Amino acid sequence: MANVTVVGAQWGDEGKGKLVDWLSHRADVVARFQGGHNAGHTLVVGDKVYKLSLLPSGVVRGKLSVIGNGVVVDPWAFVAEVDRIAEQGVKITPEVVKIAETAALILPIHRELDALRENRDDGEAIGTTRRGIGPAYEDKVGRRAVRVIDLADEAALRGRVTEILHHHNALRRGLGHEEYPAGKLVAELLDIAPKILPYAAPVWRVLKNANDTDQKILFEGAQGALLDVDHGTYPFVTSSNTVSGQASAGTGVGPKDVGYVLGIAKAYMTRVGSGPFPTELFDENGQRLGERGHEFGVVTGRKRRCGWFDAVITRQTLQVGGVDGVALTKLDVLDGFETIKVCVGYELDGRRLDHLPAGKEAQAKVKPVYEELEGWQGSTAGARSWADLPAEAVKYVRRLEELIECPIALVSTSPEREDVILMQ
Ligand code: 2SA
Ligand code: MG
Repeated sequence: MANVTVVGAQWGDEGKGKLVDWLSHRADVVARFQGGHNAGHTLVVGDKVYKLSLLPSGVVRGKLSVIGNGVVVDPWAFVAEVDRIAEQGVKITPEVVKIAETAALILPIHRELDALRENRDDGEAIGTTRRGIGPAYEDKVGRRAVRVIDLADEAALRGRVTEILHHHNALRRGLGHEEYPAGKLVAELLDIAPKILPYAAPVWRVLKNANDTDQKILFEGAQGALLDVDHGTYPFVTSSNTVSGQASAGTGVGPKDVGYVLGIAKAYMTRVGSGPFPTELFDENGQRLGERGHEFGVVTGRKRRCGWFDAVITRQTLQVGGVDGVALTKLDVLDGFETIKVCVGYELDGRRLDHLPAGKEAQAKVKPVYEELEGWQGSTAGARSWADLPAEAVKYVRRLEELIECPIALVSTSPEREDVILMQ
């Protein structure tokens, strides 16, 4: 196995955590390349359930775990997560976890600004995780971020803090919020610095070394392609690129090192937060998907919106993300439905579309065109071979494969790591 990059093909929560865990025992290094502690990855290992937000999923298996430069790091959230996972018996040391020196930090001002913006009630709130992700990326691109390496030099840190507060305090005044004192922020950062700096490393070099010594790297995406800041349902997106190409820029390896791209897609769709969702269900079918699929956010506990599989949008994200093969997850949630619908096209103002239009208004307006497939009554939960699946379930998977124009490499049939059907 060469390197593998795992990315979400929908709006996140496709079950990447399980697949990354499944692949991680064949990998030597697991690397995050975008997002921050807005991600929520659930790992079931034996009788233990781990909920990770910022740490790469490899940590629970003792793999070298890398937080790349493309990630925004909340140092306080990092320390809290390390402590929480340590309580579950996983030892986390600077030998096992590396944070890019060049990663931008999420600061208290970012969390506050995120919440301040989200507190509007005019229907335009994004429905963020309120972790400060967006504001932190804005400052990174605006060239005023405080980065991990700045924690190592007090004088440099003071300079960076002055710079970032110059911008933020003007913004805060405008929003009727009190200014954030520079002395306070510097003190807070100096206080947390000794807990972060031992993990700081030139991640590009760690990965170069891994590649040179034939170690296998698993790049772990967070969120999904429809939340990508360029390719997603803008502006209802996260503030990073979530597609596979970011694995390269977000860690400092070449584009060829991204390796095999595995796109994770759920057998139906979910979305948490606001924004268009053409196949969303507001009836008992949607309710049933949510209940059977335990569709609640890992980080925020928010109820996820549920709907039928959208082959149009999924085909598009697989193409944009250069996905080589798909892992289809949570097929068992569809057990027992009499019929199952799949979106095969859209209608917009009397026109038929085979892709998601780019505009926000058009995205909200498209009506799904459905194909109806027969459901199955038997159980697919825990199936580990094609022979264990009801015939209609096999048909469903094969039909999706045709519609998304990408091979389905495997099907996952429960949260358990070994409950996977490998396709030939
Ligand atoms: P943000 O906080 O700025 O990234 O939010 C912007 C949009 O991105 C969505 N988003 C997510 N969607 C699904 N899962 C995510 N992670 C957690 C999980 C979410 C949770 O795995 O369950 O616990 O609520 C995630 N992170 C960001 C978000 O809903 C906004 O639509
Ligand atoms: Mg998640």
